[in-house]
Amino acid sequence: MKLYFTPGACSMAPHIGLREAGLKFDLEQVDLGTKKTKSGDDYTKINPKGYVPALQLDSGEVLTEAPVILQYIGDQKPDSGLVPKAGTMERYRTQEWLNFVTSELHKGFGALFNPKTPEDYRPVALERIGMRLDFLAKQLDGKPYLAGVCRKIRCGNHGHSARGSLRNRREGCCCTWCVDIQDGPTWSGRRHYCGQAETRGRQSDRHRFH
Ligand SMILES: N[C@@H](CCC(=O)N[C@@H](CS)C(=O)NCC(=O)O)C(=O)O
Repeated sequence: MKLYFTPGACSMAPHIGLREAGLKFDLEQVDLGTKKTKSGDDYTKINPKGYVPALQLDSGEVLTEAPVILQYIGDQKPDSGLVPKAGTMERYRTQEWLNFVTSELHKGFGALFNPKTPEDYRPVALERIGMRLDFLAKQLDGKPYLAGVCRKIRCGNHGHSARGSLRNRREGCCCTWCVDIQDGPTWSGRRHYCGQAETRGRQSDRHRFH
């Protein structure tokens, strides 16, 4: 398998998933500006949508859309507990979260990164992201994960452990971006929560996640 990724982008989620699942894979960096891979290939020939992540399977088929790639990865190791079994209520709950993060959170950030976004739209986007993060924070209150059957993962070199699932890996990735908007209108209540997400990210540093 080969994961097409860009440093700092949402492709970090399947990257973490692949490592947690213990699957063998190669990495290929994509320049989203030129749409070229590091080895000089035209990325739009691999994923005509032009965005990361994309996962090329050993069969040559290419899977796109992070929530689908994450579930595919989990399904390759059904006993790992990374995603609940297909057809169960827990799996639908996981899909519910994946869809929430994709459509309500991840895409909410998009306008903030787009240089063409009018300045007066920024507060509108921030308010919406704030509402979504408040909801997420409430769901996470007192819980280290949102959904899914979780398993223990080792954290760095400190010998302690944390519970993790593919679901909160993706949420953690989006929330790393929160650092850039900490002057948002109602930020203070969420800082603690995002700090936790960041900490989870740092715990994975030993893999040099991108
Ligand atoms: N619907 C896609 C969206 C992926 C996406 O927005 N990727 C961003 C990076 S986080 C990207 O590659 N943007 C470049 C572009 O759209 O050209 C998914 O959930 O996988």
